[in-house]
Amino acid sequence: MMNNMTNQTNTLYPTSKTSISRMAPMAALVLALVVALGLVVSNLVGIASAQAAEVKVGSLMIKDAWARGTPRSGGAFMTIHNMGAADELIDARADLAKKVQLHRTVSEGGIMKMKHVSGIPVPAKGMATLKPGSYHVMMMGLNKPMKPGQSFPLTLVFKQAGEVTIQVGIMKMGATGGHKMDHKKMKKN
Ligand SMILES: [Cu+2]
Repeated sequence: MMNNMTNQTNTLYPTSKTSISRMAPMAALVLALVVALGLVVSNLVGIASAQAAEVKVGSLMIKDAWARGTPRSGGAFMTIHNMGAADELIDARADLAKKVQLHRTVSEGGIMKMKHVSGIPVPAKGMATLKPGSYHVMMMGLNKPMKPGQSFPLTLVFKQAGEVTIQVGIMKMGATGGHKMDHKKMKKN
């Protein structure tokens, strides 16, 4: 039995054993230090940008929330990552708009139409992508225009995770994505 287990381990990890033994010990040490330092740095960066770019609630993490700068009505977009069980975005609120709805843009006979949906599914161990031409949060009847470079608070209501308020960065009218935006430069309304 013991022999069997040893054999199994050897057959499972033959390549990693070989590559480590071939590496000079000093090079291996340097590599380990570089990897460790990288982890520390990426953690620090993660904490620093968490307030602006990422918001966690329950097992969900909301990232890269952005909206198109527009004077009257506009969509808000983001990615919602789910580390846990299935959830659903069921409502949204923003002081910026008179009415906020969950929408989905669908193509019907070659014509793009926005439909009011009761919820946006966030699959278990998966993600929901709110983007132009797909699911989005629709702000209807703005109390003041969305100005590029600014941000506004948006409260999201999830069936399982509950409520969370995020900051949505406002992009230029023709923008197609929020990823290039420097979140640190955004002003709060
Ligand atoms: Cu819409």
